[in-house]
Amino acid sequence: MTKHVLFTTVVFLAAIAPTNHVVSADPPSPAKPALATRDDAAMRRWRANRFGLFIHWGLYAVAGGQWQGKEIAGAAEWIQTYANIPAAEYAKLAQQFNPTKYDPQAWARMIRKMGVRYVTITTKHCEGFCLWDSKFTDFNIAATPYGRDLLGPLVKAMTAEGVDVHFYYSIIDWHHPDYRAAILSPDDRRAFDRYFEFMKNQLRELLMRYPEVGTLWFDGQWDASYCENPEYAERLEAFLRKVKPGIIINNRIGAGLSGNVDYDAAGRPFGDYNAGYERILPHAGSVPLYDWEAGMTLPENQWGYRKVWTGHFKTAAELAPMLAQCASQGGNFMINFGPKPDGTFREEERAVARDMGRWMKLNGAAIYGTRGSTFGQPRWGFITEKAAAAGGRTIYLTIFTKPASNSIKLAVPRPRVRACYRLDNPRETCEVQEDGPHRVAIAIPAQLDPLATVIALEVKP
Ligand code: FHN
Repeated sequence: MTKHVLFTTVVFLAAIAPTNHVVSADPPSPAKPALATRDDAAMRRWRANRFGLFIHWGLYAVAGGQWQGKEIAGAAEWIQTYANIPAAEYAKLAQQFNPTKYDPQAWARMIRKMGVRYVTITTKHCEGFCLWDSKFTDFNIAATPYGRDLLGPLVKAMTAEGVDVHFYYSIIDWHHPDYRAAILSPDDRRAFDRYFEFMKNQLRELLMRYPEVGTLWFDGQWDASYCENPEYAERLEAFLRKVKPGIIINNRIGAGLSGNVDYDAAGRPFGDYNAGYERILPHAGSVPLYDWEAGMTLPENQWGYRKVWTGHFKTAAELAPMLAQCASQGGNFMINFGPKPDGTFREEERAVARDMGRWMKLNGAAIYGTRGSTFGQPRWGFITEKAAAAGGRTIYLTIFTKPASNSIKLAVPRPRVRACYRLDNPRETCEVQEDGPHRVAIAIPAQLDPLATVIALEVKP
């Protein structure tokens, strides 16, 4: 794969490190190239999808944030660490994991109706438990009362609904006997080398067994054993690109402590897109000159299922502007759901799926296949654009806060305007008046969508 290296100008990366403290990095300088931007069909599809769903599912769902009758603070998928549970004790959760209500077809229908174009599912999180019957470890779905592969039916159902599937894989593995958080001796080195081979075997197994999946989402890259020995990342990336040419990989395959863009010994950035925006978005107004994706939880910081939600959790009213902002800055946006141990979703998650789906059905064209705005960041909402079939481009004005003036001014010469209408009802045109030689004033409709109203402005070349 040839990498077109881009030099970013003003791009600020802020990323949440695994222990949930924000680490903001320097913007990549001309001396250090920004993340490459691929222009092949697979990457163009990845980019056009724009709206994804992260699914964190594993044995931690059985615990649901509680251990021995007590609520354990922190992200529920980290309960083994936060409750200091010995690995052998924690592994017994497998005997309780029996998602009898798991219905991948129903999941796929709900997710397609939500307007989501791709799903990223945790094949193996830090706990080391595998959602598929891997040949390389017994710590997998076959050793549960459920007893059969969860990933295959999911990939099949999602593909049938036209939803792409990406696989999340954690480099950290608290269960595997050869995993080491740090390499402090020759024995540690030999053990981690065995673990590295185990990881390669599992990843090849996943890619060969589920050929529909073309994107890998690495995580758990921050332990010293891996991030202080970047040759592992270089070898792993080279290995994967041989196993599946054209594969798309996030930058956490090589990222060190922060999930920022990191570079191999030759100064090449790791991976194909930046996955460092975790529960944060880029600074408003910046449009990173490479591919990136933000992941967002509904509660403040819960990725896996937690029985009891306390405090604030996000609804579509908060998530839709984030999706529109990411698209306006040329990035993808993933909302996270953490399914229950029985295979169903919480009502709060189903409500987000319904509300986002209603809006996306009417206004998805303002998100899918769009590129970042060249107009900057207005106060009333977000601007995206894409090439128009009739030539020129279509500019989408997604209005979350109606300006008091009831109009939007945009630096487009009036004679270049081909059409202007509500995206949710193209028969309802919007009046466009000249506002100086190179600017128009667009009248905003009186009745607005409760979430956001999108005005489409078709502009000739
Ligand atoms: O520690 C993990 C966490 O559990 C979750 O999987 C997130 C998802 O982006 N990644 C790590 C924290 O950066």
